[in-house]
Amino acid sequence: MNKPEFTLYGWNTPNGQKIILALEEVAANYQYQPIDISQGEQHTAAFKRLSPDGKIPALIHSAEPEITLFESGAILLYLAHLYPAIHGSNTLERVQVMSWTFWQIGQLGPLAGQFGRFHAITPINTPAIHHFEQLVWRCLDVLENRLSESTFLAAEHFTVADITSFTWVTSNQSYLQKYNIAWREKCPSIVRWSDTILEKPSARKALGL
Ligand SMILES: N[C@@H](CCC(=O)N[C@@H](CS)C(=O)NCC(=O)O)C(=O)O
Repeated sequence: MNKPEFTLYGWNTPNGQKIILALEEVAANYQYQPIDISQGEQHTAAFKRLSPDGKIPALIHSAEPEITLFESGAILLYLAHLYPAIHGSNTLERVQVMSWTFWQIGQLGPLAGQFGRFHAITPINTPAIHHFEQLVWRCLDVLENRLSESTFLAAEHFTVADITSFTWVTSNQSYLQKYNIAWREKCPSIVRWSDTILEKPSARKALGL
């Protein structure tokens, strides 16, 4: 087998799963290097040379020159640039890809992350949990409205913009699943979108299904 073109440094969390999904979707030749964040492997000097904030995922592309990326949104937009099949097919769609990708990185990801964090720490801070739960629902409303008028988030076909939000909503490792946010009962368009993506072998592999 040829030397893998990509090395993905990841872990089994929604941000790590995003990049597996993208690489599988385009049938890229990649190897997976687990970084066990439960054991603190993200804090080593060697890993921080790849990802300065000590967070997965990071990606090396064995190109000339070699390219190293951190931040899942940057990695996904880079892969979209390399593989047009998971990008928008014209300028209007490509700017939508950027907008929805940045939206997940700036809104859904951090807000769902804080929602999960406040569930997991003691002493229980009920106002904080309610605060972030409301903000998660606000994000779900944004997704639901968009998906009630568009097959996928950025275009009528699947792009990296869908990948960013999909794992955060659907994965068993998502805080929305762990802490019982009942989006399946309340958001029919998100259900339609999520179930469509779940049919993809790339998505099933990324989510370990
Ligand atoms: N904005 C970053 C967030 C990355 C992130 O939060 N990764 C988590 C796992 S999902 C992590 O590495 N956590 C370990 C830590 O914070 O020490 C991205 O989208 O890549």
